[in-house]
Amino acid sequence: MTTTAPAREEALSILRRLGVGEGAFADDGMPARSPITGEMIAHVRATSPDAAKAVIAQAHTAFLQWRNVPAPRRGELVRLLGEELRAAKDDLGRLVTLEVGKVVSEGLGEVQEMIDICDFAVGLSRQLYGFTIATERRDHRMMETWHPLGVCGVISAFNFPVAVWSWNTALALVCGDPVVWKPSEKTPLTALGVAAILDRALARFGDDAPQGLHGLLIGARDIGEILIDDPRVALVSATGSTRMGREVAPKLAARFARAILELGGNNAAIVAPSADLDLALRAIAFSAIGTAGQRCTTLRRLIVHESVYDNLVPRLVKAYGGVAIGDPRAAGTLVGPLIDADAFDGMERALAEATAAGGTVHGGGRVEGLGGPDAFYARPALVEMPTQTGPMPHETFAPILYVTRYRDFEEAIALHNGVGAGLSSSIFTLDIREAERFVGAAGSDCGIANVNIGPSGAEIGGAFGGEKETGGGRESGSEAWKGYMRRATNTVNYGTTLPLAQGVKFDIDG
Ligand code: UN1
Repeated sequence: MTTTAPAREEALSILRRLGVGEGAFADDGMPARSPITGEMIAHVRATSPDAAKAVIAQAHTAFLQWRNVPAPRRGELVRLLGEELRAAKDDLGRLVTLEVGKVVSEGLGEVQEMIDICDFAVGLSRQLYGFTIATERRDHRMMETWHPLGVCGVISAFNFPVAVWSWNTALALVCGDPVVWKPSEKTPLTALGVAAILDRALARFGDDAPQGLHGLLIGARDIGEILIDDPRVALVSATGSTRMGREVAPKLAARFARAILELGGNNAAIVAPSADLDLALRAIAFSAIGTAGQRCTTLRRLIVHESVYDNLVPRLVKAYGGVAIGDPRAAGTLVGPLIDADAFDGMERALAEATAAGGTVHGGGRVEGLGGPDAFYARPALVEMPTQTGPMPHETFAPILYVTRYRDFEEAIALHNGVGAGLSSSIFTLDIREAERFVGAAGSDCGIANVNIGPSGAEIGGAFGGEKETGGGRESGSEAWKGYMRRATNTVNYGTTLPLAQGVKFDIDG
């Protein structure tokens, strides 16, 4: 265990280095704290509702210009953003650590994820391909063209305060769409840092980037609602809880806006009889304990075959007992603080419910004496459950891993899929049949299904998102870009007659 040094001065000097001006702060603004110490770092000037509407209006005006800038040229802006992020990686990564409490390598890793998606998007800016389609009509050509969609709203969560913005923004910009961003009210500082970094890229880019191509809305839920309700916002990409998604999705549907929803996860891993248990143990520990259990992709349920349960679970309990909890800035720390008191209370409640449902709790509880009264360091908890009951079917955004036994493969799949969320999943097995069944149509019902790695820590090349109560959205790699563009089907007649499709005759004298 370590003691914690103040975070405030360091955070403020990073913000200054990143180019965030004094105007970003105001005495009556939104409080920004560090979970490492619980101390107040700054008050960030909030965006008024009128100002938010003006930002959206300006973004819409920007759209009318940006959509005409050739896509590879738009890619150049994202290339510059990637360069600026490389230059600022240490500072921004550290700021993520200070504002969210991630250990240093994870703060830096999040910025690396931003750089990676920029590189991906730059290549994509020359690959916004549409199909040419065989037509049934002579001397005709049919093709698909992808066009910019409109203003994209991004609503992001505290736990990946900068990477999720970049997944959306890097793609949106090359696709021809301005972005208006409402970060979590828990992480306004990293948002200010990112906006300043993008401003540097914009300044280098030159005149064909219109004013208002990127807007930042600092505020709480009411400001997010303005983004959701404004008809000029064509797409809203929102990351957060399933409860939030249930409110956002109908509003977007009512005005036929596009939604990319990345909501709750309740990710599981199956440990089969043939599993490499040494490898599984390390993967489970990273996925369940890493980021203090505060990833959407965190491993929350472990479904272990009865033949390996008594070998694996005591080893896991031992590993849990030895994990280094403390100041995320200190070398060797693996688990930093929870984001705030609410997160800790939620963890305590879930553990009490698990005990009431017949679970045996290992670990859990607050680590006293770390970071002061407003900092919440929790011991990760491993909970042996008699079956998938109590709080186990529901996501608690904290380091709790529920463990239960299974007897046959079908039972494991049923347990695995027997929850509302459908984000990420994995199986540990050396049996090729089990592995293939798990990733097959009747296997995991999640958007991400892995073999012999944990459910978290995805790289940007694959589309990211999940099914069921996770909301169905896809961000980041693969073909996620199509969500940020509109598709037009074009049929061109280069002949002198007018054959009609489906053999329809419509002869008229003229
Ligand atoms: C999230 O928690 O919202 O796959 C994103 C992962 C990270 C992204 C998590 N690359 O764990």
